[in-house]
Amino acid sequence: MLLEGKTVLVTGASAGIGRAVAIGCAAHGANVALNFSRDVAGANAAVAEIEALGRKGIAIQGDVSDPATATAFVAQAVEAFGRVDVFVNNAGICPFHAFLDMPVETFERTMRVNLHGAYFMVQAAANQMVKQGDGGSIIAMSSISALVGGEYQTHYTPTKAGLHSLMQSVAIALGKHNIRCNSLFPGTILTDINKDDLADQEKRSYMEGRIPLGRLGQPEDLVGPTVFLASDLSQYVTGASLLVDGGAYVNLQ
Ligand code: NAD
Ligand code: RM4
Repeated sequence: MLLEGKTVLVTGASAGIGRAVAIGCAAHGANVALNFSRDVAGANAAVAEIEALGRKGIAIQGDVSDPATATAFVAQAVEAFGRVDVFVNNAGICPFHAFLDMPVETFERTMRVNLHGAYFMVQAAANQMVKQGDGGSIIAMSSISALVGGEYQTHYTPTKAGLHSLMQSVAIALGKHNIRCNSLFPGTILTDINKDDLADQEKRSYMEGRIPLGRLGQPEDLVGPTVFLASDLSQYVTGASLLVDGGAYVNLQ
């Protein structure tokens, strides 16, 4: 029960890593507010799982690419649970596409969801934490892609590097308020975001072969690292990043 009595907000939490992390935080004692974009059934199912754990959950709809979603999400979460202790910026997209003919709309949408959305969400959560006056923890679901490139991810990897850079800068801006800001760097985790990409058996086998721990990740693999950064166990950790990739990044030769 590392998060007993805490309120956790998670964006993009109707599926995948966000959903696993939301439920995982509830299993550690938190009440959880979920942002989701379209999947009402998925969001309601996640809330039901949170409630089955004896915690409170609320699902709040909104597209994170619109800055107004950020203030509305935080305001509605505070209305429901009274405060924000932990904010997990998780929502993201990766529409795999070649570089030379990248459609302008695909590039701009990826930037707006992954990076602009994160900026305004983190700002809204931080303002609430500053108002409360007793600190907090902000966690960005960045990626191994903050450190390495991807042929079909030229629009995506800069957003993940940018997200980590944002955590580094806000760690400085918010340190005086005891608000800690850190990034998680998942490797390849099996979710909807890469279902099509990994349907290519050759690519899937190549990715699996690069991982010293011998398997691709599951969304639940992000729960422990998130709970650690959310909890007081990491009270002196800020501006940091943690790879959660089964060792893929270091496996060059
Ligand atoms: P996913 O597609 O299952 O989840 C992404 C979530 O973001 C979905 O719930 C989706 O509805 C939501 N979302 C997308 N656009 C949104 C918008 N405009 N507003 C609100 N919500 C929106 O994929 P996932 O793998 O669980 O991805 C979660 C995060 O983890 C992403 O930021 C992704 O970049 C990051 N990540 C994933 C992997 C991986 O291998 N799966 C690796 C590194 C980082
Ligand atoms: C991650 C990483 C994974 C990919 C997802 C979409 O950052 O690159 O390998 O599957 O993004």
